[in-house]
Amino acid sequence: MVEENDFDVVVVGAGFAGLYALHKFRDDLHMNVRVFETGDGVGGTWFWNRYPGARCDSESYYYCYSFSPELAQEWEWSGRYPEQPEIERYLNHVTDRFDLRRDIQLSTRVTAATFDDATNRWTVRTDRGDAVTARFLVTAVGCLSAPSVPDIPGLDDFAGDVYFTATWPREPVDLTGKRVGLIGTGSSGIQATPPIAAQAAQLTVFQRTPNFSLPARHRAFLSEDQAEIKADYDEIFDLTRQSFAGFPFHPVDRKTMSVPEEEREEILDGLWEEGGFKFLYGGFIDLLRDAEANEIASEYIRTKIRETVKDPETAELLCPKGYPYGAKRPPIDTDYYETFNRDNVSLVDINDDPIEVITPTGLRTTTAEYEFDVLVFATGFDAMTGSLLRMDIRGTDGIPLSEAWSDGPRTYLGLQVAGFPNLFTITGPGSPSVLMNMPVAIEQHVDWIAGCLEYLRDEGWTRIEATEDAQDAWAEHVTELGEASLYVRANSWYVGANIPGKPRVIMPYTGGQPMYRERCDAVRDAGYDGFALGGAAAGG
Ligand code: NA7
Repeated sequence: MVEENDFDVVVVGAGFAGLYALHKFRDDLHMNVRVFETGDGVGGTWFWNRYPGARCDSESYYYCYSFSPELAQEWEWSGRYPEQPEIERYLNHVTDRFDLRRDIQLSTRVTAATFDDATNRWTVRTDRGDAVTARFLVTAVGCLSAPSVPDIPGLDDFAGDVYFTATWPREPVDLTGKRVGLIGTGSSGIQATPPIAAQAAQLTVFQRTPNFSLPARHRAFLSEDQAEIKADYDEIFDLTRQSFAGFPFHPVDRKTMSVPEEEREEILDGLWEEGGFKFLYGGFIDLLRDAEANEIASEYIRTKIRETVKDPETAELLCPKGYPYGAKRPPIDTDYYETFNRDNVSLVDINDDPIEVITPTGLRTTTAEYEFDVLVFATGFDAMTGSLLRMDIRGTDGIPLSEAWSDGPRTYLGLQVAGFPNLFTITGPGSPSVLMNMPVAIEQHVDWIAGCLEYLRDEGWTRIEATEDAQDAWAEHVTELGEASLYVRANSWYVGANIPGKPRVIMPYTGGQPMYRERCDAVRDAGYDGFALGGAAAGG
């Protein structure tokens, strides 16, 4: 058998984005597609993040594909927020149902991709020695896939076990009777804290920045819940495609200050009791735009923290201050704050008293020494750009993407980069991506890219590239909107602040889905305005 080495499309990654891209390009466009995936299974984020308590913060029935009504009808979610194994099972089901596995090469990391100006094709290399060519290269690498390991001296000297939430082992980890140190209080650390505390002899949580976490209010679905969801699916999916952030919440245009204080409190109480992201997106329209409105929601959450955590000093340490609610990705939790009422759990503020060194028996901050059997790092990711830049992607004239983005990522619509023809970045920086319910953002991007590939084929073009002018204008627009929002007022991974030396740039598009979709559609309808089309097949 001759090994195939030339494709219409190479897709990098087999998570939510890569699986749908493969299905769309192969089964709808009848293209020859190869997917490369680092993991030895499909699932992307939901393959790697297996830490205790790993659960989706969006609700199961809309954190899923909408492209196949049959799939939506046949799959049964067990409850409101699925845990990692259930989403991994779902993505494996999708892989088999649409016969995707045969075009996915697992356990293979793409290491380099180079564009050839003469042939208008990409050459893609992997750590398994593959060197294949493809007309189009589509990255489906995820926005939170390059784990960030903090540069704390002494890590190699630690005699106990070290785990990272982002690469948690497949085999169960038994923490019974162990003294555990957990570093990081983002979504992962906040989800992992209660189950680790329930098992370990002692848990010490090291917190640099407190977070505004909201209760999930998880519950199992009853059969009538399933029936209701399935009956409403058309409307649910329509709403996800129309709403600001891809959630099926009916749009609100109510401003916080327009509502009398008592009524406001009642609305917030209702949202708090309901649980989940609706607190941010389903109550008031201005929480991420108006600092005064935001402070009302922020103080509401602080009050809840103070009511929940019995030790006033710990409660105060857990209360976020100095940045607006939502400007860092807000976690959704199950019993996070309650866990600090346990006798075996303590909180250490490392903002004022940073970790100086990991020792063979634990770690030392500026003022104290701690002993552990196990260290857990929940320290996040080199978000949005890390997973792209760790591949050596080179565009025209051999320019590396890392050079093109040395001052921060610049894209046209988050879909393409000037100087990198025939490269498409699913949920790339400059698109709403991480500020949306991801499967909705992914489907919109894959559908748009598929439409574009079909157009190029029909018109006989073999090359498409964002123009510098279109990219400059888009980058400026993204920055302007970002600067006018509250997102830039926190040191978050949205602005690259969690990685030392990373340029501080607002990476996601903050204008919301409706405006973004409208713009993408208008670009398409104008014959791919802002893109230069070319290639020998069209004689252009
Ligand atoms: P996050 O949200 O980036 O959280 C990482 C946490 O680790 C956060 O509390 C950081 O504090 C902390 N951190 C990072 N580096 C250090 C060092 N060097 N020392 C101490 N503490 C540190 O990542 P997650 O995995 O929790 O969540 C990622 C996304 O997954 C989440 O947003 C959802 O979209 C799902 P900081 O806040 O930077 O002060």
